[in-house]
Amino acid sequence: MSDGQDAGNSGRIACYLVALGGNVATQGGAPEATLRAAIQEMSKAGLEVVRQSRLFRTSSFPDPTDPEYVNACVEIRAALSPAEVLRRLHHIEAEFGRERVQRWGQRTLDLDLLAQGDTLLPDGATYALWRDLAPEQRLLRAPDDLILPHPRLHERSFVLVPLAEIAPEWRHPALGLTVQEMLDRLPRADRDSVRPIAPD
Ligand code: PH2
Ligand code: MG
Ligand code: MG
Repeated sequence: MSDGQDAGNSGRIACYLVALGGNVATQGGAPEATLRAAIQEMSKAGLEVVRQSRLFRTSSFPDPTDPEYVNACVEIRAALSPAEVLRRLHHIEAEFGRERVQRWGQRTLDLDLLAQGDTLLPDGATYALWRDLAPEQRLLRAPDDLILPHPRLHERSFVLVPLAEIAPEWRHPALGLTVQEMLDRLPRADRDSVRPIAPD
């Protein structure tokens, strides 16, 4: 596929679901300030933010003794391919000082592309391979390709609780469940550990 085609997505407007997270302060301030600024940067980067969840305070996964995260989700609209959206998200992460050092280490800003409609990337079989990766492999292996939907999204209350505010009816193309149904399958303690931050 040529660059032009890839970036332009043939002019078709697509909606993308994106998760935001951070648990380390940046020059811009505490994680909540970073997340709010990052949402503004998305719009400036041609990723039109059409829906936005509240910000939530969440305990750190997998080690709850690490500093708490702030998490949120947004829906963006853009006539861009998934690869180009991801490239722009990575650019915004870099602007906020993200260094890709330790997998699942502490981070100033993490922007994860969660899904685009019912698209499975690179294909259903590869998606399923990463989803079903043994837990002990998950820290060691990261995919080179963009996998959509995000292979861990259905397991994470810090993604699903904010996502349920903006896209409760979005249906996972491989699991066949809506966001609300995926959330209902998580332990109550997980869901309750995701606490909205009072707006200032
Ligand atoms: N992101 C991670 C690892 N752990 N924990 C919470 N609570 N929120 C996150 O966004 C998060 C995490 C890797 O991206
Ligand atoms: Mg990420
Ligand atoms: Mg992440």
